[in-house]
Amino acid sequence: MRIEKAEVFVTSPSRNFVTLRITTDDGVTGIGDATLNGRELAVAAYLKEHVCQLLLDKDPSTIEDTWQFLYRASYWRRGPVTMAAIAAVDMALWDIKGKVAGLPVYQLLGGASRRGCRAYGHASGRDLEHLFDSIREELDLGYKSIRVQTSVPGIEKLYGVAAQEQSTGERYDFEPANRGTQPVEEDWDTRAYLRHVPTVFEAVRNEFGPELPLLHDGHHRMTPREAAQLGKSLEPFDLYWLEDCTPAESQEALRLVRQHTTTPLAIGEVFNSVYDIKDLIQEQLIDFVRCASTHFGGITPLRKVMNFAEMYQVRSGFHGPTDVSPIGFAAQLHLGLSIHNYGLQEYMPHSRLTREVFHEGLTFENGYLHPGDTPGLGVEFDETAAGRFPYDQAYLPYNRLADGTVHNW
Ligand code: EZ4
Ligand code: CO
Repeated sequence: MRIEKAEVFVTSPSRNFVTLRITTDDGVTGIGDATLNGRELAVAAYLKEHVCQLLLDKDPSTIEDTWQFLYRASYWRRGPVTMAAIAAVDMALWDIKGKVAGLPVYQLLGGASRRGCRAYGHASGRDLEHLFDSIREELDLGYKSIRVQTSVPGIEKLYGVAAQEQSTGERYDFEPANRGTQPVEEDWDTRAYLRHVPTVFEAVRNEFGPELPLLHDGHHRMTPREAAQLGKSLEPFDLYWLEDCTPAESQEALRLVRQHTTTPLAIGEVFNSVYDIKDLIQEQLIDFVRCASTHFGGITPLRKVMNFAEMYQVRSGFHGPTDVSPIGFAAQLHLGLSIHNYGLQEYMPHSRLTREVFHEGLTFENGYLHPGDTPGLGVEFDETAAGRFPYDQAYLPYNRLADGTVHNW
């Protein structure tokens, strides 16, 4: 079997997605996710101009070899654009292998290690009343673990706090990449944040009891010392994890945080290489791997990292926002179902329009996700529907401090 066609689609059903479709001479198709939120066209061009032609006439069964070829032969390794492009190829080849074998991808990865993948939901609110309502809504939907983000007095616009009330039914827009030619500016004040967040977790624990696993995302905004302070002050409220407490470029930052707090740490959504996370795992500076298959080079390297992490009792907590397409989401769900050291999966259901373009095979029942048993990844890409939603430029928001200095986002 040979690869006959490799096509790239950019579509915007609620938000932008980049999709690669590989077709073999036997007419088997495989799809992969190459979405890089806010920089979509760079990956589309990388694939179209430099990768697609390299795939033609290759044997689609050689997943590892193709991955190594794309990674090593380019000379310019790593980086989010490169690795999202390689991820799409990797996923598409796993999809094809599954379809040819007549098996869902998780079976090719060793089979299921659990009945389903426990997912966490997202609650947020501008005050405690709205936050509690939001948590109750998530519990009603079946989530058994909840990420809690809150407005902070003194900060006007804050990422992670729902832009709209959840009851509108369209719940995907928690951290909107706003359409337009300029990113939205938000503000930030670390001291206000450090003072307020522990009071919110105390209130949530008092209201919902000790059992419910609670998570929080710090979005790379603290220094190591500030992160240590937050971790310490949250210890009485027994978080399941504190995510991205410091800027992710600096692995050594987490040494200082770790020395000072037992709050579990999770990081990795902006990582794109095994080298970004290997020291964190080996030194046991983190508890959860937040990488997403889409931004990490696909199923192949993420599986290697998780197998490595198993030796250090570090578990998965893959990034699952809606800018990971249903294809990328399915890819990591198959992996999560198969590995021993599964932790928790972030889940934000895709919008109705997104699901018109990507027909998902997953189920979400009683708090647990399952990728389904359709051969391959279990997602179908509807090219005609995709054509109805042309690319629409969008940017993630960003932050400035009170004096106008750009801050971490
Ligand atoms: O900001 O997916 O944990 N989730 C997050 C996300 C990220 C976006 C970036 O594209 O931090 O909301
Ligand atoms: Co995050």
